Amino acid sequence: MQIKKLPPQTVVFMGKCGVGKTSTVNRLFDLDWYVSHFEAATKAAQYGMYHSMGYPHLHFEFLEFIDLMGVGESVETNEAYYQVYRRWMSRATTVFWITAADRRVYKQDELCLERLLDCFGNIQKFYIGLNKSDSLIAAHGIDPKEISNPRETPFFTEKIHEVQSYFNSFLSQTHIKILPEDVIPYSTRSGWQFESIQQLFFEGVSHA
Ligand SMILES: Nc1nc2c(ncn2[C@@H]2O[C@H](COP(=O)(O)OP(=O)(O)O)[C@@H](O)[C@H]2O)c(=O)[nH]1
Ligand SMILES: [Mg+2]
Repeated sequence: MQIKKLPPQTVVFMGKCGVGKTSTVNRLFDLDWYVSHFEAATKAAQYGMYHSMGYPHLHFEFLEFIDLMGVGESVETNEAYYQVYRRWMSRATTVFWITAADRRVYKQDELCLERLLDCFGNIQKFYIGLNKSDSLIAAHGIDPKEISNPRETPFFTEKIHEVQSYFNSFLSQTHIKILPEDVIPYSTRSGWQFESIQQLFFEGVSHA
């Protein structure tokens, strides 16, 4: 059976330093790009692509993805990084913005995005990944297996709402509006709810 594929997509993975952008990309696309615990490991944009001919489960005819350097690494690098962010953001059809679920401060995310708002022309979809949800769950002393649906778990509902309203407050200058389902809790490390990220790009992937 011939499955109708969606048009080509360019996805940028962005967010602050250390939130797990490279880890997410590695797990999602089965790569082994360098990740570090104590330094900014991604010093340049890392580019990958998939064609649906080789990947029958891909939703898209063609998918390119870019793992970008962390926002707010230092004042000096930040300025140089903006040139790179602007270039990729202008080309992107999808933004996958990552924050750490166990952190609450979004000022740097806001300052960065405010400088990129004029590059949003091609963007159709803006997701916010709440990575490191394992740490947030641990902080509540709960076994992650007890949470089958984070959207019915009060501290996740609250977190999703907090992130959604914060980002919408400055994205309101663009055509992008973040819905609650666009804010996705998961953990790259433990794999908890990771299938919700896979399902954005691949069909029929069941998480091992
Ligand atoms: N607890 C936890 N740590 C994670 C998770 N994902 C990534 N990390 C860790 O966060 C650190 C930074 O990851 P990295 O992918 O390099 O972040 P990047 O700077 O955003 O690309 C590494 O030590 C990862 O092992 C997660 O889901 N949970
Ligand atoms: Mg990285």
